[in-house]
Amino acid sequence: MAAADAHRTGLVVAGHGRHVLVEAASGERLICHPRGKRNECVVGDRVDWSPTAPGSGEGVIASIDPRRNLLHREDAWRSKAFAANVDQVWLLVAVEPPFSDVQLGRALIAATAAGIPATILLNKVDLPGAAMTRARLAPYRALGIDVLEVALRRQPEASLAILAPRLKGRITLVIGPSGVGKSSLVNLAVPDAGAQVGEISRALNAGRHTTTATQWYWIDAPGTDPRAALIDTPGFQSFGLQHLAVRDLTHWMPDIGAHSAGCRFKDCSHDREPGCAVRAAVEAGELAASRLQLFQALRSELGQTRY
Ligand SMILES: Nc1nc2c(ncn2[C@@H]2O[C@H](COP(=O)(O)OP(=O)(O)OP(=O)(O)O)[C@@H](O)[C@H]2O)c(=O)[nH]1
Ligand SMILES: [Mg+2]
Ligand SMILES: [Zn+2]
Repeated sequence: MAAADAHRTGLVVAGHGRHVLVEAASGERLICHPRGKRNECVVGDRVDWSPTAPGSGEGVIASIDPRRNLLHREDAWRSKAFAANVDQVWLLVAVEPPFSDVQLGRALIAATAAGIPATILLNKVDLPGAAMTRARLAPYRALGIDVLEVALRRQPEASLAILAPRLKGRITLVIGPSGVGKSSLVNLAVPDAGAQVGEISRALNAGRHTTTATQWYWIDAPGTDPRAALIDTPGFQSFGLQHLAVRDLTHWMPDIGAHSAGCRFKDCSHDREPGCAVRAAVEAGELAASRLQLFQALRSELGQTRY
């Protein structure tokens, strides 16, 4: 009995709304259904499962192992998980489409709050406008975030040379808006992945988002230890942070936090108070105005009464 149970552990490798795809210890993949009404599993979860019926080839999730981390976003009306139990998150942006400081800043805060190391990847540096985009990423470099530059489709070998050492032995979650090249990255790092990229879906008229489900891809063969993987996700358009407390904001935005130590008032809101070191830093060009704008937007958003 114990031996049979031991075989019924698995890894959630794809999410499809109501059900998930679980990779069993044998390497086989099977559709698993949640036990209750709601599917609470996310890609990266370790689960225990049992067969729905003998020979059905499908399973039921019995339990989810405790997670060491979880990246998710949360709007007022819903919560959406990216993945659990990852070693790092790559925030992918591109020269085209232009990135939003608001969405990048929010994703970075979520990763910081989840305790997941984040790296920014700037793709499509072959396109005109690369220099301007690079300059726009200066505030993130100032935060101590690594910013790597690649051209996944145009310079695949050079890009892979930069990324391969960082992928090695780790579980990497890739997030970013639609069209930046997340699936292109998967196809480069995992040659037999066959992840669908932009042009194909446009040809099939499948809509704006090419990738519609979060999916786990092993980078190296079974037996490699630790075995690296990449998690491809659908592009996100908004990034709610309703799960964070307004009082912790300076903690998740350490650049604001560092400057606020110099404010005259301990409870300074960096809005209109005299002797505000954060506003002074913006005026002196030491802090990007976009960072203070994001802080103010989140302060009022997270300060709202919650129902
Ligand atoms: N110019 C240029 N285009 C690239 C590069 N890398 C990827 N692309 C193009 O960017 C487009 C989008 O690529 P995808 O990999 O599908 O983007 P995605 O982030 O997975 O998009 P979603 O699945 O919709 O979230 C495709 O047309 C790619 O060919 C690059 O290095 N340079
Ligand atoms: Mg994609
Ligand atoms: Zn202040």
